[in-house]
Amino acid sequence: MFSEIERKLSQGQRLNKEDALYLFNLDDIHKIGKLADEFCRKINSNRAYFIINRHINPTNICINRCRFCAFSRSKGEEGSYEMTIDEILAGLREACKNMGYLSEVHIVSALHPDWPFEYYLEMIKNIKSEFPNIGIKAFTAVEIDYFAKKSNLRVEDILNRLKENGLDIIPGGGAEIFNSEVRNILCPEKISGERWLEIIKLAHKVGIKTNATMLYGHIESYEDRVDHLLKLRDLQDETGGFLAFIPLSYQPENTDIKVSYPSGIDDLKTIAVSRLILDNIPHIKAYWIMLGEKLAQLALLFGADCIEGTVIEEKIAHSAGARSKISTTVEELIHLIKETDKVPAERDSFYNILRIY
Ligand code: V47
Repeated sequence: MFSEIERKLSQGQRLNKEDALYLFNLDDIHKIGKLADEFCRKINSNRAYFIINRHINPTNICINRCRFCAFSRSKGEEGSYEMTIDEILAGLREACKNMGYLSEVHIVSALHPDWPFEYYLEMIKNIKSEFPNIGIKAFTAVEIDYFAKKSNLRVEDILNRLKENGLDIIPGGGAEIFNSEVRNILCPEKISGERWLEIIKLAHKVGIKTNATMLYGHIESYEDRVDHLLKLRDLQDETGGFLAFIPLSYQPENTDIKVSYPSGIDDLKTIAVSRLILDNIPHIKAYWIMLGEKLAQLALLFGADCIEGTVIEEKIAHSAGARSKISTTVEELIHLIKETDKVPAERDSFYNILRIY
């Protein structure tokens, strides 16, 4: 079976569901990693990307209670917070001062019961007007769906208005795992996997590129992971709108789904199989916040070509026990990448190369 997979890849043929399941069940991580690394180099040569960015989570007040989430709070609950637009702008000013400049702001928050859609528009409008050179990657498909419901507008109209006001890219969050049985246990109040895919398809249709994620290492099976990857691959065949795929390694602390952290082997295998199955998504991101810096570095030799960025402030994974730092420096990212013998490529939101180190 392995030689058949090698043959398919060398002849440019697609792997199928059985191939993906076989790879997930294979114990020889070196063999899988080598295949994924070779495949990755065909797409991205020997480059490994990073970006000078800042994450901002404007509020943790959420109407949903996803069982894997340790970040969300109810209104008035201890630990709940709301950021004003001035506070968000001040955070960006501070980051620009400390780093020299920022290429991207990543904004993901919660389904706030009271904030109107106009607040989010004002947020990105103000960011774009003060920082025209910062790419805005903001609001997951789950948030977009919520804006549409709250404001009684069509999803297409929401997307177009966000775009007109400065939105560049949509992050990949909210995909979790598409299998409805697992999803109903993890996050019964959240939109379905089908709806997530529908909203992302609309975003691609109106010309907004997006990322995609998969939350793994909780109660899902390998079949569920493969089903998730194949659904993303099918949509990418149709639209071509995905820029990057980010497997999110489950962080279990302070959550309602109490399992162990995924192992390092599982993390590397998931990166590698994702690279091999998602042959039409250009970038696979090793999110160092959830993998830890050291494993994210190794993931660059197991099929990943991007290590995210400086981040500066992170709350979602760290509420759930992420063991990484919350911020890193350009020097550290370059050092991690260079040690893999890959070439550090600083990028913008769209993966245009800004500088090679
Ligand atoms: O959708 C929540 C995940 C996501 C936990 O597009 C958890 O570049 C692990 O969207 N353990 C939001 N994960 C984060 C997100 C993201 C992150 C990095 C890069 C990009 C990108 C997007 O965080 C949620 C959910 O799947 N999450 N709780 C947890 N306990």
